[in-house]
Amino acid sequence: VLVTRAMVDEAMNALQGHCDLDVYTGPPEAIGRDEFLKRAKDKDGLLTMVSDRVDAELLDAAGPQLKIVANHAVGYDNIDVAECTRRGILVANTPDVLTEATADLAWSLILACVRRVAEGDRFLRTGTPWIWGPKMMLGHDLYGRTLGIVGHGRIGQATARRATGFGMRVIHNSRSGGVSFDTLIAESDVVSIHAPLTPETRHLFNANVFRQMKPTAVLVNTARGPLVDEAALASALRAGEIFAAGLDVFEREPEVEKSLLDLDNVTLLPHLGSATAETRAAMGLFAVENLLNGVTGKRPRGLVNPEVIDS
Ligand code: 8YV
Repeated sequence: VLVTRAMVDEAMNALQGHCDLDVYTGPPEAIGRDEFLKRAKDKDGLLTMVSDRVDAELLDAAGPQLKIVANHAVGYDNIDVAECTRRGILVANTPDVLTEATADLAWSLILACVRRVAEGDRFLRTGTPWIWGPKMMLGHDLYGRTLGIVGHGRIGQATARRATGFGMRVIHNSRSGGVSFDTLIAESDVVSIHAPLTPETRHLFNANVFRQMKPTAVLVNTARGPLVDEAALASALRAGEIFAAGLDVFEREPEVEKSLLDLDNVTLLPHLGSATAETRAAMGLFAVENLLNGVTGKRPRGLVNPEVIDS
């Protein structure tokens, strides 16, 4: 099996002794496309990360022996699942185990944005002379205000649950219900994105949407970068159409839209949603379990395309 990036020790240890291992350890840290195409050849299983694109070209390069693509993530927009299904290849993900950690990170960004946490830290580190004043670096209250959750799956619901402690009203919009998207963006003081990336959700947040949001509103994205038009977001932040934004994911990851970098009202994190020691151990073990079950003909717990087995 090919593991495209070394995981935490717990997960790497769980793989030992069960299969012939090909682990890409860099440099660079992420496997390049050519290397991925080359190393996938003749593998029974691939353990992949969100930055590894699994499409028809990669599946051709891997060859007919491939039985499973086990993604080290809950999201699997990097994988052409329909193409895998057509070829009888299992696809698995790691849901549930990262729900709470990702919801915590969404709240880290919400609080950082409404109370200007990163901006304040930068302000002191750059040695700006200051004297405390009643009008200094004012943010906004959360208490009594409205949190809008876009995408009401596991992580969206976990993020919503935390709002009770902050005394917020919560509304949501998803494929299966809640308020309309237009109502959500017009009424929310904080909008947190938890929808999957699909052709329908690409640039769901665009210039037109930012104009309809409150000028005091905060937008947080811990889902997938391309849900937000980053250039339009930078313009909206600069024009004061919304108050602040917190981004953990980017349109062209790992690249960050240049026009965001000079803005003080945006907080940026390098895709840390599930980055706790405990959660990464659980994700790694889950991905390994999926991989080993897939290569040995058992049904993986995180199976995304059950049609492959059911048919
Ligand atoms: C991971 C994620 O950091 O699970 C996901 O979909 O985006 C994050 O939890 C990343 O996918 C690791 O491969």
